[in-house]
Amino acid sequence: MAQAPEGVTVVLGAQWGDEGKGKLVDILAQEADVCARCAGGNNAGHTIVVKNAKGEKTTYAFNLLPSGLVNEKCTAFIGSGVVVHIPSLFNELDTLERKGLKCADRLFISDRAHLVLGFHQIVDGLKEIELGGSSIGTTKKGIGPAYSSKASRSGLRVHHLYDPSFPAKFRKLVEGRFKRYGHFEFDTEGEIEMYLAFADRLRPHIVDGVQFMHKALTSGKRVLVEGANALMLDIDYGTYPYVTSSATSIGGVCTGLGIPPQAIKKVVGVIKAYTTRVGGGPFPTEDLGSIGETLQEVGAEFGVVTGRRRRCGWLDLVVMKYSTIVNGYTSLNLTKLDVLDGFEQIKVAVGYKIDGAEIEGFPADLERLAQVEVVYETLPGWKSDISKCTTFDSLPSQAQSYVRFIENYLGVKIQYIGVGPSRDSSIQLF
Ligand code: 2SA
Ligand code: GDP
Ligand code: MG
Repeated sequence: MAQAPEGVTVVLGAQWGDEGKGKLVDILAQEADVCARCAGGNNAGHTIVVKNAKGEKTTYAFNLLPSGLVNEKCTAFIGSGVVVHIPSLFNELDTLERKGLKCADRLFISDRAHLVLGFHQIVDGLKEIELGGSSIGTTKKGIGPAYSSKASRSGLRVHHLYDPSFPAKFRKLVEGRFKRYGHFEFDTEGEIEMYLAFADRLRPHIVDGVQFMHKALTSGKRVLVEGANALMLDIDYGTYPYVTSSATSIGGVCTGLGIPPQAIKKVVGVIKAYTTRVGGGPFPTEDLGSIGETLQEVGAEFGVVTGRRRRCGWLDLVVMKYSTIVNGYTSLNLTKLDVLDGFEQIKVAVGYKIDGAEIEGFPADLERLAQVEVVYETLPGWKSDISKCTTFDSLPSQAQSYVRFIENYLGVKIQYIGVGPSRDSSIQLF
């Protein structure tokens, strides 16, 4: 395949999500022609803060649409690995347009993408109730049930909307859910009508996703891929079953966009300077005391989709090493370093022990994971405001050492450092 030298740059969440991928995507999209989503759905939440020349801030929250849309020259693409809830898609599009961002003629969706339907969202909630105390803590956006329909080969894809058998297939899916969960309130015929009404509005956005990406790559377009969620929420490599239902790792980029691996030139891992997780599941460095509370408050750690408080703790380099092995980051974006400004000392997890012996890798078995004793290294804090720093050299020496410590442990260079939420609060090292 004749390939553009620029190829594809991928931005992936390296921990449990909300590392600040949206902000980096917004920065990189200024140099991109196409910004693509390859996995997940409107469970993802990316906040972008843009300051204009007068210093006035505009905040955008993206869920299903690629964050690169903030760059008005960027075309957005939703690949076949994404699950699409059409009413939410148009709602998001309309909200962005009302904020003055013209998006409608720059948005393309793969005909192979699966649909999230209303009953998937209801079933998401019912499944969570069934799980009781061990519930996943999903966003209840129907993501798991939609991917279940896909994997069980009964899902409906974007192209099915134009198939005369759409209503019959839809009814059959609902019937199946009634058999499994008992009868729940759902206006099947009303929903079918709503989808058919959306079909006309959706039509100009639909493309053959494989051809779309192939043409983009062979015509020299600069493609930026926005990862959703993160490696530790990956269906295969995350803390299963406390994961989302998509391939959030580098593998999901090829399967979700229909592109070959050699098209990928850069993989930027986004790593928060501490760790957060929203929803249930193991979190070895979680701090349930004052440190976790401070990180939550200073970092304003609330879910973009659900408003839930995010659980917080120190940076876990065991997680990061595992994530680096799977995703092969070519560089890293360390975000929210400013949130650590007030700490006298900063702890970093550098190993896991079971029965006194250090283990290799990250355990697959959650019972084994629950037994780990986390080994920490303590580093000095810098106790000063770094939010105005614009170069690496202007950071306090302790902050510089923190950055170098992470790089040395992981063997990957940190290319960007976030010192505040807005686009200009970012230090580029190379
Ligand atoms: P789901 O809804 O089936 O994907 O949930 C399964 C698990 O995946 C987690 N998950 C997330 N974790 C971090 N951020 C996410 N997006 C929102 C945000 C979350 C929010 O940006 O803040 O608003 O709560 C996200 N989406 C899914 C989820 O918590 C489950 O643990
Ligand atoms: P994403 O899901 O990875 O895109 O991240 P979210 O948008 O869900 O959460 C990251 C939050 O941190 C957002 O509110 C961002 O505005 C904010 N943020 C991103 N980078 C930085 C940073 O370097 N410093 C601070 N203080 N906030 C940041
Ligand atoms: Mg998020």
